Amino acid sequence: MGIKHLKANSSIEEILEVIEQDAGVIIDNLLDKNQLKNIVEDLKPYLVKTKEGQDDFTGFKTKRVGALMARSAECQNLALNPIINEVSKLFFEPHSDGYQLHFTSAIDIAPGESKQIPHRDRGVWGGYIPRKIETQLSTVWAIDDFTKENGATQVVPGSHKWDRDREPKEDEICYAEMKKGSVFIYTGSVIHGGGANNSNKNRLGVFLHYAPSWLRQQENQYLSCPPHIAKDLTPELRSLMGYTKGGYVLGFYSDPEDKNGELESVSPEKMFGNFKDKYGSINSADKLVSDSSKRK
Ligand SMILES: O=C(O)CCC(=O)C(=O)O
Ligand SMILES: [Fe+2]
Repeated sequence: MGIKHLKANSSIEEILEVIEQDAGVIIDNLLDKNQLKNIVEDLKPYLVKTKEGQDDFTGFKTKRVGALMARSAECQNLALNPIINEVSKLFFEPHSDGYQLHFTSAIDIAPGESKQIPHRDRGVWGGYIPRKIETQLSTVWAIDDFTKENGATQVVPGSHKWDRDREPKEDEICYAEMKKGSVFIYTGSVIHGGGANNSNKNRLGVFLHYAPSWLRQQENQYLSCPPHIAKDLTPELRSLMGYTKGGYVLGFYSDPEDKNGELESVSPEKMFGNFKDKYGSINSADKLVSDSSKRK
């Protein structure tokens, strides 16, 4: 047993097949050196300031940085990665008209950290297994090489189909070992957790999670990336974050100040207006990052 590795040019069907079977799959080498460098640079100022976790679950030697859509232009690109979005679309399609970004978190595990408590991420919504439908698809982008020694995510392939109370035996636990620039995809029902870091270097991963567009998101995107920042993002990314309707009448809003003088529900695009005209080029992600550093 182990976690299957697929190449970047694997078909979406093949990726989905492994996800259905094991609830976890690695796609090797999707990011280039430049992208990895950008992510490290984007995240560094936040990682330096962030405090370690404060309990067994979040880890006493592990740092977590959220709001990645507001903080990192390169993480925005990861969120919109075409392979991941094609997989997400088909993964959620049987149960939802659409999907959205559920939460974002850079997780940096320092040397000396112990194993995280194994868990199923879907626990965040309460309720539980047996799964009727999968409500989460997650990606872990390896920014450092992930090894068993430095805290590669522990995973129990196939545990998304287990009875609720079955506990994994030691030999059923695998590790999402992968080269930096690779991505590990897993679902909300699979047992997993951060690994112990017994090396002398940190292990950094960017976690981007997706969920059906009708579910409450774990990370409140409208507060983590409020309209004054979101206005500079692409419509595609804003839509992924939930600045859009999730169905015909799902997630509509009314402008409380009636700025358009219409006293009716308006679409987010109407609220933001033609942002290209207002805010210049689409490529305003760099501006976003520099603006957000100015705010500090
Ligand atoms: O850091 C990891 O590898 C896993 C973290 C995780 O599963 C979590 O915090 O929910
Ligand atoms: Fe988790």
